Order: sequence, then structure tokens, then C-alpha cells
Amino acid sequence: MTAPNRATLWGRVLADELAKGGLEAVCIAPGSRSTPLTVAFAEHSAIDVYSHLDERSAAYFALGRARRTGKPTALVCTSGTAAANFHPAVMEADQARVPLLVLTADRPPELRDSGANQTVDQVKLYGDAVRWYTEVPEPEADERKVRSLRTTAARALAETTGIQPGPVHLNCPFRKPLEPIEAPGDVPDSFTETSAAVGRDRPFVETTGGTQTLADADLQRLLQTLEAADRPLIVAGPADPTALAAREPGAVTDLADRIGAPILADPLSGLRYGPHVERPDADSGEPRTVYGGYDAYIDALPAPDVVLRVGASPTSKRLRHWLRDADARQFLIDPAGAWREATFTATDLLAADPGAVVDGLLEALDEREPAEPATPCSADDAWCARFDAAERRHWEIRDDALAADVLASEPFEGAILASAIANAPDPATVFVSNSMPIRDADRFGRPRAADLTVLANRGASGIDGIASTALGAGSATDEPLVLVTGDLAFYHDSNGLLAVDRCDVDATIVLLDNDGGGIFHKLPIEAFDPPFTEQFKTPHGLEFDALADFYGLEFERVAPADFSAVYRDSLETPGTQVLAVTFDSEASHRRRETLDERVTSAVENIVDGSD
Ligand SMILES: Cc1ncc(C[n+]2csc(CCOP(=O)(O)OP(=O)(O)O)c2C)c(N)n1
Ligand SMILES: [Mg+2]
Repeated sequence: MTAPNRATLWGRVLADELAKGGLEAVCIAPGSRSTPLTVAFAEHSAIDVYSHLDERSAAYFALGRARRTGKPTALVCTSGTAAANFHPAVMEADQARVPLLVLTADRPPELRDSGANQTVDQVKLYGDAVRWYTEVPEPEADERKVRSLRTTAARALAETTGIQPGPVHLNCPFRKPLEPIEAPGDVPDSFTETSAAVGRDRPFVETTGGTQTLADADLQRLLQTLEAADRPLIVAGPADPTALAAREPGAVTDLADRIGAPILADPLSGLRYGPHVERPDADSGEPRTVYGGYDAYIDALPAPDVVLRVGASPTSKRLRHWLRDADARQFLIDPAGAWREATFTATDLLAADPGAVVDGLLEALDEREPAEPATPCSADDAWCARFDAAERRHWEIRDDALAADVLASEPFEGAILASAIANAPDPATVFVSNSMPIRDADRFGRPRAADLTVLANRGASGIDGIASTALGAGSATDEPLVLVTGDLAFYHDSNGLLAVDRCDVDATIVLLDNDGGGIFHKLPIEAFDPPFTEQFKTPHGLEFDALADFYGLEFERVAPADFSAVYRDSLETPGTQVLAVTFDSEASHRRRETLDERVTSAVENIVDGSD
């Protein structure tokens, strides 16, 4: 490794070591102090570089890419407030376990607290939100220091994808010259051949992760409890990105069949969509086990007695509360043994890899002599049959209410989410904004046998960074990309739209334009106006066609009844289209309420046996 000066050496060694460790992409925002890093990444052929103008959008773009791939994505910025603009995405990465590697350039340590320009306290800037923070030593052609730099790079990557994946922050002080210009004596020729400078033809430190498994006796006890249950249930919450990338939903559906448990699959669980959703013998009349409409009918069903839970807390508040109120044994399986459960419902925490637990349970069932045939949720099994009947009734009612002719007179936001998911190509990546879009995706996104990767920022649930996260996810795949966003979220991250062109991502952007935050109609504050309209709903009257034009995006205002056809066309058309659908958020909210009432009473009749 040669370099004209020590700062350039540092940048090159870091980029070299990160590439050897498997880093594939970095998002860079411009600045001077970060020059050694920027130049090194830009000249590295194995790393894709995405250039961004705005650090907040850059960070969310990197987050989206890492979320979609489950692999680390790096970020580079200069010193000062630039680094603070990464903070929202770092928070999301922490809470949603996204492998993000943050490299902030800094002034040399003696300039801290000295009044030097663009110098702020960047030490542990993100607090406890990162899995690991370290200050990279100042550049120097010193063998031990370079070895430590290579080890730091290897460790940083390993920490982002460890047992609890998440962000890592390396603060990197540099002194001038920052550009690759000759500084005589800085990096002696003799140094460039040392093993530290050259590195290895593999990562300097190869990290091998293990999988947490349960002891046999614990697995057997779990199996006995599940088998003894009258009303077993599997609840799959939002999946961690690394788990989502490696998903094998077939194992969970096998287990559900073997123990007679319905699966309640969150739209972000990786279990609601995919070929496993359809039984191979779909004509047999046997129920499917993967359910998605539960938010509407769950209150009308009897409580489970044993629950197996994987993933983060489910999106559906009704489901969370129903689980809270159930007098059930609830096993929460988390690879990091974390307590991600704000309703305090779990009775048992299994600190183990959910996939390994499921495989272990299946193996234990297989090992029985003689092997027992699968006992799928069957039409004779009252517990499963109730779920199946409720789910069917739910979608019948929804289908009627969301039909195009009904929408012509009664526009409804939920219908757009239903269509965006039902008509998404197979495969596709569908990113759903926070606020009502993700709630409507939960309620109206019917399970499908298509390979859909549905994503959202549900870690910290910000409405900032939505467009950037979606585009970052899209940058990592050749699949069609759909973004469904509310108008405030769209406005909030309008800077992020620059990535469509700069980062060459194609998307279909569905904009639910209800002129403000429709979600606030859900809350009691709705009755207090003022300040409801001005301070909560915040109508803005912004014209988004001008915004689309600014970023060179095609824009079309679509009538709700025409949405499905226009949406399908857009997905077959190259380029990025914004399909804006106008709604009255209050009317949509009332529609959600009346639909829920209809489904609940229909399901109550099923449970009573009167339907
Ligand atoms: C960064 C951030 N600021 C504020 C909020 C609080 N908040 C949650 S939803 C919402 C309104 C979002 O409006 P929009 O995107 O139009 O979706 P809608 O409610 O209309 O479905 C706000 C302000 C938040 N979650 N994140
Ligand atoms: Mg809105």
C-alpha cells in the first residue's frame, strides 16, 4: 500500500480493509475534512459509492440499503453539524437493528474546545445508540497503528452484524494535507511493503459468528408446552434486516402445521408474503395458516393459551393489546435476548436464534418414532377454523368495500394500500411510510404467494427520511420498487428525491395526499380545535407537482377508482412516477372505523355460530 501522505494512507488502508471485510457500498456527503476517506472510497473498485448532498438523506439512504440487504453500508461525512445530521438514521438503525457503519471525519484532538472552525464534540456523538464507538488513532506510518486500524475496520463490520446488529461509529481525526499530495517523509518507501501496510489477501481479522441455540432439554420442554396447548399461536412481528435477508418462511409454516398453530404475520415479518403462504394443495379446502387481517377481527376471537413470538413488537396495536390481555404462556424468542415488548406480555424469554429454535423443534418432531404425520390446522379443528373463517370473512367485506365502483363515491386511503400490495409485481420491494400508510398496510395488505419484501422504518418510527430509505432499499435490488408515503412524510424528506437521479434508482411513488397528518384524527385531540387543525393536522396546501418537476420526476394525479390500473402501468414504465391520490383524511378515518365495526360484528357472528 503506497500513499503520498499519512492521511491518504489512512483512508486507503481503511477502504481496503473494509472492502476485504465485505463492505459493498458507501454513501458520501461532500466536505473537506473527510477528503482522505472520500478519495479512498472513490478510487476503490470493489465498493459502490453513492454521492449525496444532504447528510440526513444520505444516512437514511444508507439505512435503506442496509435494511434491504442485511449487510453493512457505510457513511462518510465531514466534521461539525454534518455528523449530527446522521443522527436520526443512527437512531432508527439502533432500534431496528440495521447494520450501519458511520465514519465521521474530525479535526485533530487538540482543536477540540478551542474555538476552531467547524469543530464540535464528536466523541460518542450518538451516545448509546451505537453498538461500538471508537476514535481512530491519528494517521501515522507506524506498523502497530496500521495493524490497529485494520483490526478496527474488521471489528467495526463485525459489530454491525453481530448478535444484535446495529450502527457503529468510527470518529476519524485528520490533519492536513488531506488531499493525495506528496508530503516528503510522511510514508517512507520501506513502510509500504510492511505486512501492516499491505494487509492480508483476506480480512485482517476474520470474524466467525455463532448461532445461539437452546439446550436440548429446554427445546423438549418448549415442544411439550406447545403440544399440550389447546390454542397455540405463532406471532411474527417485524423482522430484523439480517433475519429478513436470510428468511426461510417455509420452516415456520411447517412448524405451525405440525403443532396446529395459526401464524399472525406482520406485514414487516417476512412471513406475510411469499410462496409459503399458499398451500401446495390449495384446492383441498384446508385453511392456510398465515393470517394478515387479524387487526380487524382479533378482539372477537378466543385468546390463545400458548404463544410463540418472533421479531419486534407487532405493528397492530389491537394485536398487542389482545396478547397483553390473554392469560397465556408467551415465549418471546430473540437472538440477542432483548426485551422488545412494551406491553410486558412475555412469560418466557428465549435468548436464541428463532430460526434455530424452529429448526430444533421440527427436528425433535421428526425424530419421534414412528414419525407422526403432520396435523395441519384443519377444518375440524375449532381453533384454526375460527381464524380461517374470520380471515375469509374479513377479506370478503374488505373486497366489497374497496371495489372500484364504491371508491368512486367513497374514496378511501386503505384501498390504495390494499391495491399497492395486491398489484405489486412478483418480486417487488415495497417501502411503506409511517403514520397511516403502515397501519393501513397492516390492515389491508392481504397475504399473497408473491415474493414481496415489505419494509418500513418502524424502529423509531420517524416520518423523516422516508423517501431516502426507500430509494436506498431500491438501490440494492433489481426488483421494482414501490414507495407508499403520506404527504407530510413526502415533504419532510423531499431532499432525498435527488437520489432518484444521482443514485439511479427507479421507483413508483404512491403519494397519499390528505393535506396534513391524517393520523391525528385517531386521537382525542381531534375534538379540541383549535389547536387541532393548525398545530396537529397542519394542512399545508403544498402542490407536489412542482416538487416532482424540480426533481425531474413524472407526476400524475390519480382518481382513487383508477388507481390500480395507473399503478400497474407505472410499474411497467421505466423512470420514476409520482402517483398522487387526494383524500379527505377525516372521511378516510371514519371509513376505517365503520369497516372495523362491520368486520367485528361479522366475526362475532361466526364465533357465536350464527353466521
Ligand atoms: C420526524 C418526525 N416528526 C414528527 C412525527 C410525529 N408524526 C407522526 S405521524 C405524523 C403525520 C404524518 O403525516 P403524513 O405523512 O401526511 O401521513 P398521514 O398521517 O396523513 O397518514 C407526524 C407529524 C414523527 N413520527 N416523526
Ligand atoms: Mg397526510
